[in-house]
Amino acid sequence: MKNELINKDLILENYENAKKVYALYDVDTDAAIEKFKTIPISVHNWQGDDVTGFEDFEGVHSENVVTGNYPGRAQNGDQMRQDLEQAFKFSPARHKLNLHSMYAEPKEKKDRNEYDTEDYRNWIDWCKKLGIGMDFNVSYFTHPMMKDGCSLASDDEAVREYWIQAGIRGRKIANDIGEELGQLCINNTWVPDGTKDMPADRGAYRKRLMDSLDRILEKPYDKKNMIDVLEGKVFGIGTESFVVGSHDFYIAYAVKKGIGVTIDTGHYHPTEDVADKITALVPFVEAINLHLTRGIRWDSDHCLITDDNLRSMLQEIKRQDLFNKKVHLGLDFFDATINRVTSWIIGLRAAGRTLLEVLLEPSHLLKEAERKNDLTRRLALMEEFRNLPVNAVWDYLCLKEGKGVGTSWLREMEEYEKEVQFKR
Ligand code: RNT
Ligand code: ZN
Repeated sequence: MKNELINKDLILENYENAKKVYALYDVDTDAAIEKFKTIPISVHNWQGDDVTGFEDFEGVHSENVVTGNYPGRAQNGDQMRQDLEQAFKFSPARHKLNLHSMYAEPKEKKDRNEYDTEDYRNWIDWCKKLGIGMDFNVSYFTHPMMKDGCSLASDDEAVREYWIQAGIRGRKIANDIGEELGQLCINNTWVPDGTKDMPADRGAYRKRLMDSLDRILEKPYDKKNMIDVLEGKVFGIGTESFVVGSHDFYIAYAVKKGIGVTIDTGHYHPTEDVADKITALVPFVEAINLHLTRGIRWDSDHCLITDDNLRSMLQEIKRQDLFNKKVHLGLDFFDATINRVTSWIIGLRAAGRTLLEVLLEPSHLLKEAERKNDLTRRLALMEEFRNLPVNAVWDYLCLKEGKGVGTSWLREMEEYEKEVQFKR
């Protein structure tokens, strides 16, 4: 492929021209690039092994449906960290690690509800080495202590106690991580709890979940180190009729408790405008954590791409000036039919390129037209802004940061796949 040969002069020339085009709209491309570098994108480690975890349970049911069997998945922490580093090589964004508790590396075998901070020592030290922050999630799934698909809402007290302990410990771990890394650690809670068919007593399930969360959240921690967010969902496979942790439940609960929510873009009805939720929630919740994903017909967790859903979501955040404030960016997809590391790269580059695009958007001109009630102009500008030369700025950024321009990184990935992943 000819375009794998990077023409540096052309990229630099294109950038100089793009800079002039954006300047016509009062947008400073260098300032946008600087801002871009300050906004972390939290990368979901669980894409590296199809949400399997390092614990090794025979035949246990997984509540996260992953399809495909592409060879070479990471099977331990070292392999997964190597894969993540490989992915980071081709993303000019600022990164953060988003880790699930099932990826602990204890010195001796431990139960899920016994983990403590030192069991994540390798991950913490790795983040330190890379100079990145870390987010945390207790894995309330894929475990023998799940009962009838339930954890924190189970009617079995032993099951519920088990997961409450895991939740209490998870918050302490998140606090320690945030403190040690000197960057906020977001502690996300998603539970798959729900029922396939209509329950007779929805209230009983929700009361148990509420009670479990109350107990997990009892202890206050320094908000500089960690904050709590709850991730609702409309339905899942096996929970078609009823999900205990629905959006309504978590929004109401989060507001009452002064905590935050996670918006996973695959967790709504397919026709819902998820971007619209940002301004509806932001005045009332402590934080909004994003799980950017691409749901095809349902929460299918396809690899993120630069589509309109992603663009309008990031546009909303930019236009309200919420980056590095109340809204936190993260990814959540897993597709085992394509190379898992390449999938990270494609998703990260989609998120990064779109983030850059919205930072470069002359939003002030759209707002000005709206204030003047010039709706014709507003629409015309929105259309025209799609034509701005973001790709020239993106290529320049990738070139400058040495993060793979165009498709040049693909050849390196093919090499990595052959030499590293396929030899596992
Ligand atoms: C599941 C949620 C959740 C998971 C991870 C593994 O529907 O999206 O975020 O993907 O916790
Ligand atoms: Zn999610």
